[in-house]
Amino acid sequence: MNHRQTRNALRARLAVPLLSLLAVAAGAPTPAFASGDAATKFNVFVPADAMSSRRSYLVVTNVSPEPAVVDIIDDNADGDSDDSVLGVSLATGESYVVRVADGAVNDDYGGKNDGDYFKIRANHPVIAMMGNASSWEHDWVPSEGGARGTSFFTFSLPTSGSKSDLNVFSYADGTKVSVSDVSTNVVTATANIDAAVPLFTTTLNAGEDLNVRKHGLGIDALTAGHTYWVRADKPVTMISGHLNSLSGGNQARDGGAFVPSANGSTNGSLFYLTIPHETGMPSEKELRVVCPTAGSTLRLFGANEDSPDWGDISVNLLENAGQYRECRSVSRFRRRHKSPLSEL
Ligand SMILES: [Ca+2]
Ligand SMILES: [Ca+2]
Ligand SMILES: [Ca+2]
Ligand SMILES: [Ca+2]
Repeated sequence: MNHRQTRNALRARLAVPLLSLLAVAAGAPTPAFASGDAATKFNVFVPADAMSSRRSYLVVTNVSPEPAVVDIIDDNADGDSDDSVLGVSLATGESYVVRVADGAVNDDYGGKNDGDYFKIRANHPVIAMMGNASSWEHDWVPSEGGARGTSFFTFSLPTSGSKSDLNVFSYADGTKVSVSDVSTNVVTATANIDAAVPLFTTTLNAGEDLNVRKHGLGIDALTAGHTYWVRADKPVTMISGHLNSLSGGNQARDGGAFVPSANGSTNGSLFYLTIPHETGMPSEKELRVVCPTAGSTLRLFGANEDSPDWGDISVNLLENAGQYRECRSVSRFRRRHKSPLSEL
């Protein structure tokens, strides 16, 4: 296989369709925060994992411009509080990583197996992520001020195969995006934003993303145990975890996440997204859209990396408040919509 063939084969594997969702409702949606937004107070249950090789984690990251003092309290109602950490000081971008299997009690598989209920209290806004050492999950990353913003920090958890990925979605033409590694110690998740090591920069137009429109930028870009800083000069949204793979192996599949809209909340009228799925298994893609307002028209568009235009996939009128539209096995659209949506 020559260089050109290799590159084309690589692009074919990376051709995850980019989707856009437009909901036109009869009334303006009520503003709401996105799931997982930065805050000073969280109560969260971290469950045990079902496999010893995919330990459960809680990661608390300071996204504030000033240092944050954080209490992570392992509630004792289940008889153990071994994972508590009080008064930990986190610089901007720093994370405290709790692995519930550690400490005096193994709260994970092979031990007590009951997980832990945590209370997190901080004097400046932090974000809290729970996850596993697994390549089968992903989620949207909160910025310093909501799901849509100009500064994002993400700590990359251990994996079960392929390296972790990130993707960024733009809402305005000419949005400059930069990704840096700000790790200073890969064990304790310390970070130093003044010592950022640039990974790449690029410019996105409205509706563009790193993975599809920029030929795989962000795929397999993250090393486990490192902290990454994503900056943009106009507000963007960001997803991280396992989205695709260059090297195959244990990789993107399963998982699920609430998609932030163009207004930064999870309730809106315009969404840009890709649906992570196992490479070569587009039938695993599933999307559910719930319309809180009666009389909402829902339009789903798709685009591929070599197709600059958006094409219609489906148009639906949802007559009742609370009605939902489910798009399972999105590959079935292939029969109804030919090029340029053939990737679907
Ligand atoms: Ca406990
Ligand atoms: Ca515990
Ligand atoms: Ca423990
Ligand atoms: Ca426990």
